[in-house]
Amino acid sequence: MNHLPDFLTTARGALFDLDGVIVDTAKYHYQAWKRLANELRFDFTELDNERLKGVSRMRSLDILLEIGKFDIGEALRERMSILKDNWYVEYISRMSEDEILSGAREYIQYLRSQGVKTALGSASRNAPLILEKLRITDLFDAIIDGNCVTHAKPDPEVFLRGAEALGLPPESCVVYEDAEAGVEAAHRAGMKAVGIGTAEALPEADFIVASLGELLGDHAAVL
Ligand code: B16
Ligand code: MG
Repeated sequence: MNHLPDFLTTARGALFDLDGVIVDTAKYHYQAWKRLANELRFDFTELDNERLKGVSRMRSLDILLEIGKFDIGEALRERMSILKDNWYVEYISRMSEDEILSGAREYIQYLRSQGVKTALGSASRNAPLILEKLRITDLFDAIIDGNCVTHAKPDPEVFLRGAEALGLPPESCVVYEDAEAGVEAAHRAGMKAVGIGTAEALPEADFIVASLGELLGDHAAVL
């Protein structure tokens, strides 16, 4: 792999998205959304599920209902989101700590050993439970998740609040994201974004790796 860009080696803060960067909870979201779609008597494919990555819970529900051509009132919409969330929580409650993605724990630990401050910047309201299941809550100096932000990505709020909680100016923080909306949120916050995935999926990212473990290899080489 090429040398790491300067913005990555000089960053004082690291802000991590959760789903798709640290753990693949998208598969559990998919199971729960599919279950809801099937209850409503329509199919929901893995390809459809791609549209929900990084998107807020209620926006995800709207996309799902649009696919099934359902037009429902606010009260029912609320009940459906609760139903889906109960199923999702049931699935993630069975998660074990070895479901953490390759190199994620080690990379975050490495950054912390170098004095870099770390924060979570996730849209998920279930982030605290997921971190607890993976036993990595204490790897973050701050946790900003769907419980404390008002505007979903691509709004920069989650990352601006992350930088603020770390006591750092936005431009000294780097964001790690797997979704286009998250990369856009990072840029709107004045931060560089490392894309976790492919250049095709994340054309706007400032640097691309397949996983956080890939960065660890490079950091180790730099040392
Ligand atoms: P919840 P991230 C996002 O997590 C997921 O990618 C997205 O699919 C989900 O709808 C959203 O969290 C809300 O999750 O229903 O648990 O509150 O990628 O921002 O870490
Ligand atoms: Mg994500």
